Amino acid sequence: MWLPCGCTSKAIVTSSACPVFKSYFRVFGRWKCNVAAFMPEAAGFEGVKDFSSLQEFSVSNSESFWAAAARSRLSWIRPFHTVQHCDLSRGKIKWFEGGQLNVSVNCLDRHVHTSPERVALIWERDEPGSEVKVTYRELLETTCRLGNLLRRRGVKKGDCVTIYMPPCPLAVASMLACARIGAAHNVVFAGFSAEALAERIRDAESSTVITVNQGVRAGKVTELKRTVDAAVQDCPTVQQVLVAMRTENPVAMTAKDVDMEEEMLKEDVVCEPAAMNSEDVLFLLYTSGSTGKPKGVVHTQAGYLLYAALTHRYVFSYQDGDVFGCVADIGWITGHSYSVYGPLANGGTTVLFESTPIYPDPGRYWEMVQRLKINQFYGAPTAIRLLLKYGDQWVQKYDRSTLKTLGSVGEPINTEAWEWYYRVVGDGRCPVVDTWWQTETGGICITPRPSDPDAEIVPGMAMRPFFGIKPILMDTKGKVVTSNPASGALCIAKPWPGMARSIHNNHQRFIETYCQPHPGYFFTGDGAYRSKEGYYQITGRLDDVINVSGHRIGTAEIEDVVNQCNAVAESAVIGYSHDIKGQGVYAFVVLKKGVDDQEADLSQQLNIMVSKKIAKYACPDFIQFVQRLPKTRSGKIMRRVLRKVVERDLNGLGDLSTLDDPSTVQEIIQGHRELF
Ligand code: 6R9
Repeated sequence: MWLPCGCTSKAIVTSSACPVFKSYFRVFGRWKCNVAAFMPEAAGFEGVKDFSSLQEFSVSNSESFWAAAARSRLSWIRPFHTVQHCDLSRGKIKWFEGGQLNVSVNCLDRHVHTSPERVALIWERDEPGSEVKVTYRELLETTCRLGNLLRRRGVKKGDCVTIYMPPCPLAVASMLACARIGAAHNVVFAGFSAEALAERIRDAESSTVITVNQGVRAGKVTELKRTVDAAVQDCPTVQQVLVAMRTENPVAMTAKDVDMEEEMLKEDVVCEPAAMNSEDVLFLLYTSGSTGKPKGVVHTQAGYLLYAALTHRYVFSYQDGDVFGCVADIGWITGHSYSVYGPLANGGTTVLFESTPIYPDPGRYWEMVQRLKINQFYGAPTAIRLLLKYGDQWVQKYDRSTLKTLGSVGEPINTEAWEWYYRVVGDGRCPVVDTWWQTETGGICITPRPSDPDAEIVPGMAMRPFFGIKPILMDTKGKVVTSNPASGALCIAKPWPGMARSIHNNHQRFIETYCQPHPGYFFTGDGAYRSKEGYYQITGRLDDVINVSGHRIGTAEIEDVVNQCNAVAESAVIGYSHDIKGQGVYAFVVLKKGVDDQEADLSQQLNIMVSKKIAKYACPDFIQFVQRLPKTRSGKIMRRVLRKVVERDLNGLGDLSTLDDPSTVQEIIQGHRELF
C-alpha cells in the first residue's frame, strides 16, 4: 500500500497481543450485543448494533444523535427547542437554540455535588515532584471568588477578558470564572510577544487582562507581567490588569494593576452562575491563517462543550477515575478542549503541564507518567521526535504500566515516531490515536478511536471520522471524489456542534475562508489521502500556513514583520521539512538598493524583530538574501519554485514558463548552495 508519508508497509495493530484492549473490551465489550454499554444514548437509536452503525447513525440522523447526547451529557437551565439550525453555505451555524446553561456549572458544580473531594486538576509545575492537586470543591470555590471579583470590578456578560498565563489552576479558574459570569475569554499563549498580545487584546476589545507576575519554564523565569505592561500601553481599551503571583518575586505594579489573590480573598465562595444561551460566545482563540492578521475564532457554549466532552470520553476511552495527561499549553485549542473543558465536563482529573519535555532531562514525561499515574497521555509529534533521539533508556527507566491510550496531535506523525511511541512508550500495549482537528473544529474530528477495539490502526493515519463527522475529499475542479484510494482537499460535509461559529468582528472572513471555497461544505485548509479501506491520512496544509513544532503560523505574518525592516524591500517565507520541528521557517529576503548588506547582522536583526513581534518559534532558521524573487508576469511570488529549491528537488521545479524572468531561479539555486 502506498502512503503519502513514505510509509510502504501497513503495520496493523490488533487487539490479540494487547492486554489493555482486553480490559477495554471487558468494560465496553458488551456493546457488541448491547451497544448501549458503550454509549448509553445509543439504546434509543434504531438499528444501531455496533461502532460502525453508530457512526453511520450519528451522521445520517445527526439531530437525534446530538439531541440525545446533549440531553444526557449536559445540565441545562432551560431545555433547547431546536437541535440545529445551520446553513453551511451562508456560514450560519446554530445548535441547541432555546437552551440555556452555564458551562462552569457543567464543569464544576455538578461534580461537586457528587464527589467534592475528587481531584480536578493536577498542576505539574516546572520542578518535578512539586505538583499541586486541586479538588473539584476547591476549583469551584476559586472560580466563584474570581467570578465575584470580576463582577465587582465591572466585567459584564458579553465582555471579553484576555488571559495571559501559563498552565496553572488560576488560569483554569479564570477561564471558568468568565464562563460563570457570562464573559468570553481570550487566552493568549504566554510565549507570544508584547506586540502579538497587544494585537489580540485590541482585536478582542478587552478591558480586563489577567496575568501572573512571572512564568517558570525549564528552570527559567519569564517576565510575563512586564510583557503585559508593554502590551497594554498600546491598548486603550484596557482598564485593569489582575495579577496573580506565580513566583515570590515582587513586580512593579501600575495604577491599573490589581493584586488578584488578595482581592479574591475578600470575595464569597458562592457565585450565581449566569444563564447563557447555547449560542452565546464562550471564548475567542486567535489562530493564524494564510493571509492577514491572526483571526479570533469564535466558539460558543453548549455545542463546543458537548463536543469537547464527547470526544474526550470516547477518543481516549476515558473512564471515571482516570488521570488524563494532555501536555499542550492552555494557550492553544488542545489545551482548551483537552486540558480544561473536555476532562472537566466529564468530571475527570486533568494534568496542567508547566514544563518542557526535556526539563530537567529527557525522561520528564515518563517520570511524570509514573509519579502521577497517568492513564492517557496526549502530546505532539515534535516532542516525540525529539525524545526518540535521546534513546529508549529515558523511557524505560520509568513505570508506564498505568498508560492505556497514547494520543498525538498538531501535525502529521511520521511512521518512525509513531512506531517508537507505540512500541517504546506504550510497550506495544496502548492504542496510539493520531487525532486530526483544528482550532476551528473545536474538537477531534478524525481519529482511530472510537471504533471496535479490534479495529486496525495504521501508523501515521488519523483513520476514521468521529461521531457526526462526514469528511469528504474535493478534487482540483471542486468535485467530490467518491472513489478510493484518493487524495484531495479535506472538507466536512455536515455541521457538527463543536465547530467554530465565526471570526470575531469579521463574519465575512469566516464565510470566505471556510464556507465559500467549496459551497455547502466546511473547508479545512488541509489536504488528505483516503486509502482503499476508506482510512484518512492528513497530508498537510494546502495554503500558506506552516506548522512549526505543532504551532500554526501564516507565512504572510512572518513576511509582514521581515518587510517592516528598513533594509528590506520584500521577502518570501516558506516552510521546509525539519527533522524535529516538522517544519522550519526559511526566508528569502530582497534588500533595498544601496543597503550595505552586512548579512550576519541583518539576519540577527530580523530574528529579533520576528521574536519581538510574534514569538520565538516563528523565527527563520535560514535567511537567504537574494537579488530578486521568482514572480509570475502578474507579479505573484512563485512559492512553489522556492519550496522546490529548498527541498533540493530541482527536477521538480515544474513549468517555469509563466515566470517573468526564469533566470531568477538560477540565482536563487546558486545562493541556496552557497548557504550550505
Ligand atoms: C489541534 C490543532 C490545526 C492544523 C491542521 C493541520 C495540523 C493537527 C493533525 C494535523 C496532521 C494531525 N494538524 N492535527 N496534521 N495530523 N493529527 O493542532 O489545532 O493549532 O488550529 O492547527 O494542524 O494542518 O489544519 P491548530
